Amino acid sequence: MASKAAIRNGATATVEKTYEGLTRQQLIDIYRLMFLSRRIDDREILLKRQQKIFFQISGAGHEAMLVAAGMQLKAGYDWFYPYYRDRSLCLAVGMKPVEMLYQAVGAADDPNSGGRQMPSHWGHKNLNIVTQSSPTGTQFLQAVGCAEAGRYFQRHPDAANKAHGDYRQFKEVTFHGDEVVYVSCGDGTTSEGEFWEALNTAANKKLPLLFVVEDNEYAISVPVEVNTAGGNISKLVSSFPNFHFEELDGTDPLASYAGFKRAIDYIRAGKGPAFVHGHVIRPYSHSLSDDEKLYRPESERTGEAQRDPITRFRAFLIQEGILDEHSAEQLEKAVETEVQEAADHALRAAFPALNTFDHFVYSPDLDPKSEAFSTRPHWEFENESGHKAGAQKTMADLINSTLRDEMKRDPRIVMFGEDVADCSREEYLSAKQVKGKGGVFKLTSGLQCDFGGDRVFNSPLAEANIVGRAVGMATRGLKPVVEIQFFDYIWPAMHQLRNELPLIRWRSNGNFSCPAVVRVAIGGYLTGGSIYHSQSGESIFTHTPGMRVVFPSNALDAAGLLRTAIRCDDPVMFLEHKRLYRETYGRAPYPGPDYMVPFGKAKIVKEGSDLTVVTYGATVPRSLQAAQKIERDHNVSVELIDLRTLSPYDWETIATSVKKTSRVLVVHEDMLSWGYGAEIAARIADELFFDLDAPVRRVAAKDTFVAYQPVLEDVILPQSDDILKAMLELSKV
Ligand SMILES: Cc1ncc(C[n+]2csc(CCOP(=O)(O)OP(=O)(O)O)c2C)c(N)n1
Ligand SMILES: [Mg+2]
Repeated sequence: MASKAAIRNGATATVEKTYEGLTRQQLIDIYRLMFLSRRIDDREILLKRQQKIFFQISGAGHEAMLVAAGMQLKAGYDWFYPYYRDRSLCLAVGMKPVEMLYQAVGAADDPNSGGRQMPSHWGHKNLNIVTQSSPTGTQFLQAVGCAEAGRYFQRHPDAANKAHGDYRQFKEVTFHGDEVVYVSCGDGTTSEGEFWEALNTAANKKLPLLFVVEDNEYAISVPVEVNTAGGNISKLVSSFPNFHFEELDGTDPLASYAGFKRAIDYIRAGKGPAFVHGHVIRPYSHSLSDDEKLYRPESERTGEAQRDPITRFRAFLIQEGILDEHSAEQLEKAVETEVQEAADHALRAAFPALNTFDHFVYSPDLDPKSEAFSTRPHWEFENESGHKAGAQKTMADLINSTLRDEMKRDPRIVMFGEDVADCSREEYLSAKQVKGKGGVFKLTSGLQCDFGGDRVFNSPLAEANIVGRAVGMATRGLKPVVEIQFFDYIWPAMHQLRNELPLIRWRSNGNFSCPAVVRVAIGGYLTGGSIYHSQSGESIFTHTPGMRVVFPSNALDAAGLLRTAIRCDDPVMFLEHKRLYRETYGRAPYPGPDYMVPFGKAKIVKEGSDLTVVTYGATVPRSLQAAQKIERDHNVSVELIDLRTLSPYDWETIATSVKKTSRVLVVHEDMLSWGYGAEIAARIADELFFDLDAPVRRVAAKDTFVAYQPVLEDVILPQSDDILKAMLELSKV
């Protein structure tokens, strides 16, 4: 163990060991926490063997560096994005052993997740330990967003104020100005792309982030040299600017303490992020489901055992006269008793009530389906307020105006994405050398000019970066309204969109939430859009609980639904059809700064009595055209329903209409098989079978991608004629 000699009082020097500035009592406390952590792991292993818990993954071998980190960070002040090996860190910042064991047994009182997540998936509201998931590496970009939010509130303190009438009523914001955001992972996880994206942004923005890599040289069975070119992550990251770097023996609490102190001092001073790479061991295999003897020879395992931080630090304390054998044993006995009592307590704890399974899928505080989100356009108040309906505007115009008015109203809104800013090199704007871009479709045009580069800015060309940071910001209380340039390129963000954004509230049992808005330009009918600028795929996201999915077909709905999306307390995917952005169909005057349309309320575009068409997005105008034609030429009366929001969707309106017409056609632009219409058709067949006079029909794209050549594009995507043909067939059954 390292210990530092310090010489006091000049010439007649007495040599006193200062142990990196730690008192003897602090050294004993460090040992106690390390030992406690190991004993909780041991107890969980026993409980797993007794089948009283269902999974175990240990922090064994990582204790020293994590206690050293945890004791220098501030609970409920700094923010934490730890991973499953970080038991000692959590203990050091104040999580109680019984709270850990509650999660292991899946107790209702588990503060991490209320029995929803596996053990060692840390989360604790009061301690600012943000709910963690199982995917390796998704925590990094969220930590970046969390750090950015702290910075933002420091610069815009008024934005932290409570406000009523939207999500802010339920989102407490705290910030201090010098808080650190801790984020950690293992050596293997450094291979994930999001790790690198996070380093990139943290360096670029000099964010107050503490990156920690716990290098036990294995990712399950894969050794570090396979994951990391050259075998040493410190070497690879060393050229990121603005960072402070530490590479240390993570089994040595004193060396770790000193390294973390330098790193944390650097961050708190506002100089930028720090990177601490600790070399540790993994004595208990990857998890209880893994047997490392299958891939590590005895010689390697014994060598590692000799580096065990617990036995070595114990020996060190005895050697230094800080503990003797007897006091060490007493301390250990007290820890054993504490763990025993915590386990007994956890084993008696109540399980979650069965009817709570769906609690916190969505916000329990603010329901975007409610009347509170139903307001009239301001031209309806014409007589009272003198407002006049203005000129007819496109969907693109109204989205832009809505974003602008919401930004005026809510200082917590930030916008970013690829090309979203007017101009990143702001001097060009201020010198009036350029006009600015504001999005490839110009939807955010002028917003940076109006609200500044702090609130509207470009992201790197990395979709996970956009959504991951938004998750972290929203968790901390900001309202990110981010843009994915083309739906076709949403996939790099899939982890964040499927495993993080919509899950944070549910998996933390309501302790955390991230009501961000992700605007996505979607869809085809572009004449030449081809494979990679024409995709739909909304059903992939409606198949994800926790996510609200909105798909307007006209300018007025886009304005009203976007406002609801921004003000509500749930994550929203807001799908904007590129073909509809500037279409003549569905233009409207701007409905004013408070116009909202609630989610889950379809619009009956046209009433009818013979046949119901259920659709949304760009197939609304195409279906309307077909409906008008069949009525004119064949006297068939079609009721046309525009769903407007896909999750939630308005079953009541569908059912009422189908009961009236007894014939139904579901139309959508995305491919037929496994598409959104499959669910609607199945539910109609299931619940309304006896109301039907004909089978439920669907019209959708061919089961392929969209081709470039317009004649092929036409044949692949559903056209008005296809809809008309299906209507005719259905009306004759
Ligand atoms: C995205 C993702 N891929 C795979 C896994 C399965 N998995 C869980 S832990 C792990 C190894 C992680 O190794 P490392 O980052 O070195 O951390 P360690 O467990 O060694 O501390 C793998 C492959 C996962 N959880 N998430
Ligand atoms: Mg590892």
